[in-house]
This record gives sequence, structure tokens and C-alpha cells, in this order.
Amino acid sequence: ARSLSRAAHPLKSHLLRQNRRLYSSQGPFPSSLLKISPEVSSALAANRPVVALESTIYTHGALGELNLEDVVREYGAVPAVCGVLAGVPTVGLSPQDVATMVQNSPRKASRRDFAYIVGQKLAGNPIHGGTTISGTMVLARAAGIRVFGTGGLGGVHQGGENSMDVSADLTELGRTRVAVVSAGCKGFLDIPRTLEFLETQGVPVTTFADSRDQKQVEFPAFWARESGTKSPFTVYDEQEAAAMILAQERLGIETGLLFANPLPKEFEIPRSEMEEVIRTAVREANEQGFTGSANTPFILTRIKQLTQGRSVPANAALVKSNVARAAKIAGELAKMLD
Ligand code: PSU
Ligand code: MN
Repeated sequence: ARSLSRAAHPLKSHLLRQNRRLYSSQGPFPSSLLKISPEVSSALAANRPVVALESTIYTHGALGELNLEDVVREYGAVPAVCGVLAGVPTVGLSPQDVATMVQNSPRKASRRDFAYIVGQKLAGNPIHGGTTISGTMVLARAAGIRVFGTGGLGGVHQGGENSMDVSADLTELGRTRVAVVSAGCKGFLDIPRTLEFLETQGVPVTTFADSRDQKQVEFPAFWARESGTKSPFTVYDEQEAAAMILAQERLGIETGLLFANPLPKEFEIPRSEMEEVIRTAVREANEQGFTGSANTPFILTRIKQLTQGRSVPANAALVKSNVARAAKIAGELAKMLD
């Protein structure tokens, strides 16, 4: 029935072929350097919804037990956990693979780290890399996955105008066409500058509104639903989000998209409460020299301690909510491409 309906819509069928070509062979990784699990690869070949998940959240997260794969499946999509397992860039890591990584001092891996980690493997030293949003986008794009659900984006750090600590997540969005669903960016970042930077990078930043009555919404700040900064774009449902993703692809613009999904109200931690905690965590990171890629994991762990673990349920809830949203978007997209 599916091939009949394709034949009846030559334009759509052309689009699909074009998408397949763009998505399966333009990635930077040759198949010999990218392992895709059989489940993920057959889902992609059949145009079933697939959601990429990052592994840094497991390897460098402060969240404890967290099963995001089940959330993706619950919403009808196939999960694809991305990371570098023993020097092999992999899309579709199993829970055992992730456990192996966690137990064997994985590195945190963004775009810059592939050369080192894969190079080490070529030199006979297989090490693991938990991929950040940046690293996961690189792998998702190479595998042909369009949608990625995660917690909070990296961004311009406070004082970033001097330190130049700007997450590689932002430049990745500028160059790699994957749609990232997050609860905005992490709340300890400089949010106005992060949004300025994303605008410069050409990234459409779109926030999900709760209802059609909301004409313009604020970009969310991870633990808080509002940041004081307006979101450039607003959508009201997953279909609209999927239409933007499809539009970007048809336009041939090789830039990622960011969809911000404010965390569920009942898990929100008031800004007044987080402000002091964030200030302390950021100050300690600076005093103790946690710069570069060590900064974000240090701050997240400190915030967990300073809130007596209260940040954890909020963090876990927002990730699950984003991943569910991502699965629904992937479902809508699969329908449009069919
Ligand atoms: N979630 C965590 N710990 C982390 C991150 C997420 O519990 O360290 C990551 C995300 O993978 C995000 C990255 O892409 O932090 C950004 O790090 P940086 O600020 O170094 O670019
Ligand atoms: Mn950084």
C-alpha cells in the first residue's frame, strides 16, 4: 500500500528519494567508521521514526538511573543512543554498551574529540567517548537521523565575553542539520548571549507554547519555564515543528534547528531558589579551575549537591518530557515523508 501511495504522489516520492540521498550518503563518516545498530538502521530504511539520544547524559550526567530509550519507545519511535564505544563511533548503543562506557573512564566527546578518540583506536588504544549534544549531532547526521531529544543545550557561559567559553553545541547547530529538542539551555548560562549567538549561527530557535492563547513565549531556562528572554519563534504542536524540519531540508539549508520545550510545571524550581545555588556553583567552578569541558559537569554536580538532590527529579523529568516530544515530532515527520 505504501509503494502505491508513493507512485500516486510523484512529487513526494521524489522528495523522499532526495531526502534519502541527502541523509544516507552525505555524512562525514564512511560506513567503515560508523557503526549503526541493526534496529536503528532498519527503522531508518523503512522511514520509521527514530530519535537520537546523547551519551554524555549517562557518562557525565548527575542523574543516576535514567532510561530514556523506554520513553522513546513508549511514544512509538526507535531510540538511537549515540557515542564512541571502544573507539568506534556508534549509533544505537545498547544499555550494556552504555554501562561499559560509564565504568571505563569515558571522555566527554564533542566534535573536536572524534579525531583523538578514533585516532587512539587506530593506534591500538580503544577508549570510550560519551558524546555531548555537539558530538551526538555529528553522529545522528551521519546516520541520517533528523530528530534528537535531550536535556539542556550548552551555551555561552557567564563571563563568556571574556573567557570565550561558548559551547560547541551552538556552532554544531549552525552547521549540522539535526533538530534538537531541549528544555532551552542550561540555566547557569548567559541566556541572552546564547540566543544572540544562535541567531548569528543562523539557527531557528522555537519554543513550544502550552496553548494557542499564548502568542509569544519565553525561551525556557532548564529548571525554570521562563528566562526573561523572548523566544524568536513559537509553535503549538509537533506537526508544526516537523513542518519546520521538513522545510529546512527542502530548502537545503544545512543548519540545525532548536526546539525548546519548557519543563512540566510541577517540576519547576523557582528562579529565586536556583539563583543563589547557581551563583555559588559557578563561582566555585571558577575558583577551582574547572574550565573548558570540565565546567558543565562540575556545575551540574555542584547544583545537585547544593539543592540536596532536588535538581535531579526536575532534570530527569525535563529530559523525559523532551524525549517524548522528540518522538512525537519524529512520528509527524515520518508521516509527512511517507
Ligand atoms: N547533561 C549532563 N551533563 C553534561 C551534559 C548534559 O548531565 O555535561 C552536557 C550536554 O551533553 C551538553 C554539554 O552538550 O554538557 C555541554 O558541555 P559544554 O558546556 O562543555 O559545551
Ligand atoms: Mn565550554
